[in-house]
Amino acid sequence: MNIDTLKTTAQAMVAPGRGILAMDESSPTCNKRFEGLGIPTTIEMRREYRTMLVSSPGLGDHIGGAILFDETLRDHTTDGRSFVQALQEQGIVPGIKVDTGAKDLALHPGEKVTEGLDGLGPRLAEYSELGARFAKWRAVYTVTDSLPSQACYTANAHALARYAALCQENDIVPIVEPEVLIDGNHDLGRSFEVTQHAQHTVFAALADQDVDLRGIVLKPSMVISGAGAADRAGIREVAQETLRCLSSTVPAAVPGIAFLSGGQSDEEATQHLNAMNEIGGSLPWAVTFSYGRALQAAAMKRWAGHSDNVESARQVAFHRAQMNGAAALGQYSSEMEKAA
Ligand code: 5MM
Repeated sequence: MNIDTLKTTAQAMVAPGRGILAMDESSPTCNKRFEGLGIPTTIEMRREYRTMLVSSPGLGDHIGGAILFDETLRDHTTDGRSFVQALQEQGIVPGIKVDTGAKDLALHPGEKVTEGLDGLGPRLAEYSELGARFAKWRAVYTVTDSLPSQACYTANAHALARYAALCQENDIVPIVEPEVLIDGNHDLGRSFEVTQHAQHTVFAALADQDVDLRGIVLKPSMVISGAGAADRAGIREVAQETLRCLSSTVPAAVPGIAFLSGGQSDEEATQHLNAMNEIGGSLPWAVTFSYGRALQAAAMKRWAGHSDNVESARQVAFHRAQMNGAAALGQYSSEMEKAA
């Protein structure tokens, strides 16, 4: 493990005013999004769509890293460059999703554990050869009055830590993603409790596996009311409680925290991030974004599978990246949306 390499990569991914573009939808998920917009679910259309995204002019000003799915890491853009090359030309670090999905957790109905550890070492070595400099593994936690179970916390933390150790052994920065799902009626306090315990368990497991925290990026969910909660907390409260939670769980050695959007609207995700950076003061870590839907949804809708729309879709993708880049500096305002 070369810690200097890991630190350099992690710092590039979360450099000031930059975040991460999560474009690592597996083919079934990407197809589901396409179906919703009447776009044919073929590999050619996925290639066209992803070419549109990575070729958005100026994207690298606000995006430090892009997470790809296996299909894309091995693929070429419609103009014949490898996706890795296209990202590098924008100054964006290429990364790869390496988990094989969240599967039912034995003896625990309604809960999931993320799989993909078998053969991961050799897969990471190959991904490194192909140009990936960081990886991603997502664990999911369902919230009810009685869930998550301790079994869910422990199993997912152990898998995340084993994955992170394997990444670092291959000089690949692990993005460690414990996602507390927004689905449900839980209030902000319950979200805090579950998120804090998930993060505590994950950092304990990372320590057990001797993962060097200077060479990881944490990708958490925000402390936020459940999507179906009666009285959902406002922007400021979400930002304050999220920072309070992270300050109690995340060691200062971690270079960056890059949030997932988790079903928030585009602007809500941007506002929450901005509020955190506004009120954060001198935080020990970079606080930025690693959004999937909140960066892509509007651009995908604008593109809608028509080549005539590529240029305007690129502008839409750039705009969302620019807004979130500003939020990562605490310099975003809703007037910027209107002005654009
Ligand atoms: C881009 O979506 C990723 C999941 O894809 P699969 O479910 O097909 O594996 C997902 O892990 C994503 O990277 C994160 O959840 C962040 O995305 P959001 O949309 O929550 O910001």
